[in-house]
Amino acid sequence: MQHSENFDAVIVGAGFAGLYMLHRLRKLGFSARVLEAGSGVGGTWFWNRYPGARCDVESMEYSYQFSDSLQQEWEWSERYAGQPEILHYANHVADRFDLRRDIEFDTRVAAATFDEAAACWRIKTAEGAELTARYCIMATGCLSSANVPDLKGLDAFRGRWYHTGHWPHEGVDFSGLSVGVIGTGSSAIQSIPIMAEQAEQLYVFQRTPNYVVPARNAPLDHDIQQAIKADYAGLRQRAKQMRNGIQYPVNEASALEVTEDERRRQYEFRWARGGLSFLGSFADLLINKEANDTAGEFIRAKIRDVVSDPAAAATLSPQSIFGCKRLCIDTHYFETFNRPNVSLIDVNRAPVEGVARDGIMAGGKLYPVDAIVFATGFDAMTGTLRRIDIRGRGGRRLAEKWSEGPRTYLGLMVADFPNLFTITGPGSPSVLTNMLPSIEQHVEWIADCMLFSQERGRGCIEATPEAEDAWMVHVDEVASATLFPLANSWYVGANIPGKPRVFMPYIGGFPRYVETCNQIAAEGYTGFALT
Ligand code: NA7
Repeated sequence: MQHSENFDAVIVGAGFAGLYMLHRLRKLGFSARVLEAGSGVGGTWFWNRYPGARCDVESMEYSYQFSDSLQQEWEWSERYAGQPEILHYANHVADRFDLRRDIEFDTRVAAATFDEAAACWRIKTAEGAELTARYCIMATGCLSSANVPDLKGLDAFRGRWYHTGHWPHEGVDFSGLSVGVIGTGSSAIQSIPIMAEQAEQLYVFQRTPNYVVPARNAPLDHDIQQAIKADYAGLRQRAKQMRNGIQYPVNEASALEVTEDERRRQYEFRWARGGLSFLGSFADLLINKEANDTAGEFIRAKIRDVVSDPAAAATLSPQSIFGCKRLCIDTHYFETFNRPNVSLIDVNRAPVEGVARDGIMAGGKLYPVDAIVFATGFDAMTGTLRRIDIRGRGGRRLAEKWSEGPRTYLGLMVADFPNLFTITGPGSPSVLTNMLPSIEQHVEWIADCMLFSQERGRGCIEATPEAEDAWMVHVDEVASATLFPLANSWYVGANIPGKPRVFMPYIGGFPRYVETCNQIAAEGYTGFALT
C-alpha cells in the first residue's frame, strides 16, 4: 500500500457490512478503500470456521437484497447455510461487483485520529501505512474480538488450543484425542456434536446452560426456493415489519391467558417447525417473567426427555430467563450427552482454575486433555472499536468516552467524532435482528447522509451531544420495559470481567428504528450538526 493515500472514505472491515458499503459508495462516485485484517472477505464467516458453524437465520433471509439479480440467481443448498457456503457467497459478491481491487487484505487498523484542522481522518495500520479520508466507516462487526479467558498455565499446556472465532483454515483433526471444550454458547452447541464424533474423549466445561431449540436444518428444495424467489420482495417486506427483521408467524396471545393444552400445542408447533420462530410463541414471553417461565419449563422437559442421565439433564437445564440470552438452535446437541465418550463438567460453582501441562484444572481436579477449544465468545459490540485507538475532537479517545458503556446516536455516530460512522454500532438493533437487512439499512442511511453533507459544502457531520444523550435514555428505557437487562448475557457485557453492565443493542424493534432513522433524515438530519 502507498503511504498517505487519500480517499473520500476508509472502510474498516470486509465482512458483509464493508463489502456493501464499498459497493454503495462507488455507485455514488465516492472514492473508498477497505482495510481488512484477514486475508479474505467475509468477516465473521472468514474467522469462525469451527466444525458445525452455521447461521441461525434461514439462508433465504440471511442474504443481501440490494441486488435483485443476485438474490434471484444465487442458490442456497440448505435451510440454514453452513459457514463454507456463506463464505462462498461473500466471495461471490466480492467478485460479482468487482470489489477486491479496493480492498487491502492482511491490514489491521491500529489507530484512527480526527485531524480537526484538515477535517479528515488519519488512519494508521499495524503494518505502518497511513491513509487519510474525509469519512471513516467502521464495518468491524459485533462479534469480532475473541474472548479467551485469562487462565493461568495456558502457556505451559503441552497440547494445542483453539478459539472458535479464530479457527485454523486447514481445519483440526481431533481423531484419537482427548479434547476439552470450555463454554456452552451457540458456537459450542454447534460444534460439540461434531467434535464428539471425532474425539476419543470430550470434556464439556459448562458454566451456564443455555436454552436451545432444534434448528431442523434440511436441504433446501429447489421448488420451494423458486416459490420464495417468485415473491422475494414480498418476503423481504414482511420480514421488515418484524421486530427482529426475520419473518415467522407471531402469536399475539399471552402465554398466561391460554389453557395449558393450548400453550403446549403452541410450543410443540414451534418446536417441530424449528429455529428462532420459537420466540414468537407468545407475545409476552420477553416482558413477563411468569409467561417466560412457561417457555423455560417446556424446554427443560424436552431436555429431560432426551438426556438419559437425570443428573446430566438437570445440569444441562437452564434456570435463567428464556430468550434474553441469544436463543441457540441445534442439531443433536442434547443427544450428544448420551454418548459414552462425552463428559459434562459443571464449572458454575467450581470454576475452571487454570491449565496444567496435561489438561484443564477445575474444581481441584485435573481433566487430561490433548487439545482445548475455547468456545468462550466475544467482547461483543464494543470490543473491536475500543481496541482501535480512535480519537475524535480534541484528541478525545473513544475507549475513554465509552468507559462507562457505549454512547452513540442511533448506533450510527458518536458526538465529538465527526464523519465517523459505525455500521450496526451499539445503540442500533444489530444483534437483535437479522444482521443482513440491518447492515443494508445502515449502509444506505450512511451513504445518503454523506451525500447530504457533501451537497452542503463537504464539511463534517456529527451527532450533537444532546441528541446522543436523548437516544441513550431511549435505548435504556425500551430495554428496561423487557426482561433482557436482567439476564447475564453478552448484550450487557456480563461475559467480560470488568465490562460495564449496559444493555448495548436497541430493543425498540427494527420497524420502529428504521422509521426513526428515515424521519430524522427526511427532516434534514435532526440531532446532527454540519460543521
Ligand atoms: P457466547 O454465546 O458468548 O458463549 C460463550 C460461552 O463461554 C458461554 O457458555 C460462557 O458462559 C462461556 N464462558 C466464557 N468464559 C468462560 C470461562 N472463563 N469459564 C467457563 N465458561 C466460560 O459465545 P458463542 O461464540 O457461543 O456465540 C456468540 C454468538 O455467535 C451467538 O450468540 C450467536 O449470535 C452467534 P456464561 O454463559 O458466560 O456463563
